[in-house]
Amino acid sequence: MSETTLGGSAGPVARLALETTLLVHGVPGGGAMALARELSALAMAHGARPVLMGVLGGRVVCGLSEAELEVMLAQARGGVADGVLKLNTSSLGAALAQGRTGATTVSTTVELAHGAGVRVFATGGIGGVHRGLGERLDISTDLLALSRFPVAVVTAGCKSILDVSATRELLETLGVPVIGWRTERFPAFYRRDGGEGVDARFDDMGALARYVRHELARSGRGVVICNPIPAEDELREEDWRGWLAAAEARARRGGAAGRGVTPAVLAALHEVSGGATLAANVALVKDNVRVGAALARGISGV
Ligand code: PSU
Ligand code: MN
Repeated sequence: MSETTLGGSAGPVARLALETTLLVHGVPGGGAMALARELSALAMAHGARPVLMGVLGGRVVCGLSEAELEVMLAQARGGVADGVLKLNTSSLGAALAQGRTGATTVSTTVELAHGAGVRVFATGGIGGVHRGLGERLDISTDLLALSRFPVAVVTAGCKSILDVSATRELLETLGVPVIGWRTERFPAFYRRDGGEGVDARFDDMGALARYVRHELARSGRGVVICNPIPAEDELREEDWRGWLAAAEARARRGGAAGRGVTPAVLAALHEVSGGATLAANVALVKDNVRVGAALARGISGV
């Protein structure tokens, strides 16, 4: 990593997109910069240049420097009136027009990655169909963005706080291929098996890279690459169920709604689990970056 940019400007040509929402709105306390550095180093070690996406003062930055990420984190910490926006497909354009600063979600990261010619993106878990917290319809635009932008998203399935079956079903409706990397099961973030299947399984990185390269070009749509959380980091079902019930109750009492739901439930989970869910979250993101970098390198034929 160079002194100024996360990933540097020289180095391998394979590029791996990374999002800022999971750093800015998903990692409590002061851990976000350290995690960003770790993810960047991992991407480089596995042959890809990391491209951290963000919007700073109305400007799209494809490849944030450490200093730029620090500006974003300071603004998020500083209680600045409106803080750092959580940008999805619908709010991105207005943020650009009004000179705002925002973190990119899966939906805006795939949109910006596609614009920048980056074909692989590693995240933690994609958004999906919410379980009815707040008793209103809430479906992440991540799913729509996946059907619109030809980018491969390496993810530990969808977040376990969601309705996993409905999310899997909606991906199918949207025609988004759900591919298992060394698994036949659709994972759910903290769990290796979310109770649903995948469209196809790949065990060989060369074969996966050839498929993804052709599929993106052929369909003009995205592909979900499911990489389950490493077995040693998986949470126990009974622990996780109890924590989720407590976290949902806490988020509901706190009045979380709309874009605030995912960050509020994740933050509450990290608290009620005594940090166990955060440790699992970090472990799965790191593993997705390893697999994403290898895929990016495979696709570029480097
Ligand atoms: N993965 C994580 N932590 C996160 C997210 C993903 O490990 O915080 C973010 C992603 O940016 C994803 C967003 O796009 O959560 C989904 O939010 P919503 O449900 O409001 O669409
Ligand atoms: Mn939502």
